[in-house]
Amino acid sequence: MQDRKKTVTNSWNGWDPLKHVIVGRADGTMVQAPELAIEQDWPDYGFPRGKYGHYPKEMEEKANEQLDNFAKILESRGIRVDRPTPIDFSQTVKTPDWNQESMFGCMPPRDIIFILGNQILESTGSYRSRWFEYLCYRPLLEQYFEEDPNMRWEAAPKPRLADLTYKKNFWKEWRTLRKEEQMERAKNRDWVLTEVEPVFAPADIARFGKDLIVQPSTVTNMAGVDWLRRHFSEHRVHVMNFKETLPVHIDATWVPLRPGLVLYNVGRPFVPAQAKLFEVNDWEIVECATPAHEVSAPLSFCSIWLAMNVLSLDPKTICVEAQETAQMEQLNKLGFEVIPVPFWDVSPFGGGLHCATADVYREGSCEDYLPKQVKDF
Ligand code: DAV
Repeated sequence: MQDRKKTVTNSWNGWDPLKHVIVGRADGTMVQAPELAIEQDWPDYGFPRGKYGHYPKEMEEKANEQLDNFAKILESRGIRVDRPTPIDFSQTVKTPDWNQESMFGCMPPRDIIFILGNQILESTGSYRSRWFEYLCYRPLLEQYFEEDPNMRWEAAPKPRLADLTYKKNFWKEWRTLRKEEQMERAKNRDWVLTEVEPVFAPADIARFGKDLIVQPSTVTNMAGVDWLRRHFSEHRVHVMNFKETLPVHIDATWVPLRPGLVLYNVGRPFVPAQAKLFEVNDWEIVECATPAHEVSAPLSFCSIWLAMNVLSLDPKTICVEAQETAQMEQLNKLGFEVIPVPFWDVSPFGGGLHCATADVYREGSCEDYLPKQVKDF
C-alpha cells in the first residue's frame, strides 16, 4: 500500500519517470446534446446530427475494461493510479447565459486538467456540455490539496460560453466549403471560436519544461494562448499550427518522446519556420508511422492519428495502442521499450492513451531543453 499522504504534485514534461497518474472513466458518457461549439453527425450509428443520448452500454463496458486494464498495467509498474468520479452526464446544465441539454463524460482528463510543476490548473474548455466536467476531478484535487502542502491549485477564468463566444452559423457554413476553402480558413485560424474570452484545452499544450508549445485550434483561441502566456510567465509559450482543417489537440500531432526527440504527424505537416526552435537545438523531428486503421472507430470524434497519442512512462519506456504495430516497431527501433496497451475501444469516448491520462507526478525538475531561442517565436 502506498502512503496516501505521500502525494507529490510535480510534472514538467511528457517523458520524465511517471509515478502518479489520473486515468479517466467511460461511465455514462453521452453523445452530447447539440451545442454551438461542435457538430456531430453519425447517421450510420444511430446519431444523426441533433440526436443525443448515452453511448451504447456494451461500448461503454468495453471501454471501461480497457481503461481498467491500462490502470492495472501502470500499477504493475509501480505507478499510482487515481480515477475521477463520474456524475450524471445525462442531466441538463445551465448558467445565467445558457441551457445545455446534456453533459459529455469524464474519459479524457487531459482535456480538463493541466499540470505543470506543482500546479494543477482546471482549464476553461470550450464546450457547454463539458463546462462542469471539472467536478469529476474535484474529489481528487481536494485530496491532493490536503496531502501535498506544495500543491498549487488553480482554475482559469470560467468562460461564459455565451453565444458571442462562437461564430454565428459557423458549422452550417463550414459544411458548404470546399476542402481548399476550409484549408484557407484554417490557415487564418478561422474556426468556430471568437476571441471575446480566453478559452483553451490542456491537450493543445505540449510541455517541454521551460518551453510550452500551444496549438490554437477549434478548442483553443488566441485569447486562451495569451492567458496561458501571462499565467505561465516564467515559461516560454510558443504557438504552432499544422496543416489541418479542424485541429483538436496537439497530442496526436506534435508529440515529445524524450529530450531531443519529437514525433510529428505526417498527415498534418508543420510550418518549417515553426520547427526551427527544435532544429537549432539539435532535436530530431521524426515522422510518425502509418496508423493501423483507415477510419476512426464508430461514434468517435477522434482521428486515426490516435496511433501517436502515446504515453511515456520514462525516457525509455512508452505505452502504445496494441493494434498500432507500425508505430510500435518504429519506437522500438528508436530505442524504446514499447508496452502494447489495447485501447481502440476507448477512442469513441474521447481519445487515446495520452488523452486518457493526466500525469500528477513525474520525477525531475523544470529544465531548459531548448536553450537556443528563435527570434519572434
Ligand atoms: O487527431 O483526433 C485527438 C487527440 C485528442 N486529445 C485527433 C486528436
